[in-house]
Amino acid sequence: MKNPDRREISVIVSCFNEEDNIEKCLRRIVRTVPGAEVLVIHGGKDRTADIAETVALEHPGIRVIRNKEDRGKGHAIKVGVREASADIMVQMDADLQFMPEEIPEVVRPIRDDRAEVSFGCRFMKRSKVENYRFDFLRVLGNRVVNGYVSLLGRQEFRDVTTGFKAWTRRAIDDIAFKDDGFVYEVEIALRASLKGYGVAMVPITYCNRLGGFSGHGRGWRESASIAWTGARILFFATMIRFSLW
Ligand SMILES: Nc1nc2c(ncn2[C@@H]2O[C@H](COP(=O)(O)OP(=O)(O)OP(=O)(O)O)[C@@H](O)[C@H]2O)c(=O)[nH]1
Ligand SMILES: [Mg+2]
Repeated sequence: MKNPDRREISVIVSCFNEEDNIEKCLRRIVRTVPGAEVLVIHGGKDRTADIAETVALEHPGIRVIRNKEDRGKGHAIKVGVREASADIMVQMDADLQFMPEEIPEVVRPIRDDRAEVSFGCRFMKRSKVENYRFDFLRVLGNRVVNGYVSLLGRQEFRDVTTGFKAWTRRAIDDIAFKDDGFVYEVEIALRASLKGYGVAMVPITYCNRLGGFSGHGRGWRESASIAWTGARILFFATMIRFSLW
């Protein structure tokens, strides 16, 4: 018999000091998918988890996990996948660069049985970009990474590093990504493709971070972290393609 408490979608929200954004983010998620389980995985030291717990008092579908041993975004998503109870999971950044209102669009290809992994893409013709702050390193990095992963995966990827994706329990358990940092995003794309899972690309709306600071750091640290992440992505993508990792 179907467990009556079982929720249809689990939304995993990884956070690193997002006290400026988390409440708005959670309220918008709950308004869009009221029946969802929402897992907040906080790895920082600010009031994000306290704020999320206050919102959870009103919405029992929200669960807050203080990720004490947090080792990066990939690690937080791993914890989310482990804890999620639904068969369909959505990964959504907490900083409101992506629109919680578009969760149904990103999940649709999975619901329609057209794919088991779905990417909300910023760089498609029908994607909408609002208030975009041009950042040479990120734009160049995304182009190189998308091109390279498409080549290795023999399928066109439009936005591998997007913070808005969905997948099925079956696919994510089989993909079993390893990286604890930002490389996990490329692992999902490439391993899904090499394992033959249907992958969907959905154009979405994207804007700048509304508050708080990048998990990549600030100033020169942000640029250095982005460059280092790009280099790691290219290295590990090659390793995955040749089954060396
Ligand atoms: N738990 C956890 N979450 C993280 C970590 N790093 C980033 N996040 C969260 O993952 C999401 C994406 O990280 P961002 O810092 O927004 O990365 P970004 O989008 O490339 O950078 P910006 O454009 O500056 O926002 C956000 O919700 C972050 O709070 C981390 O080390 N641990
Ligand atoms: Mg962000």
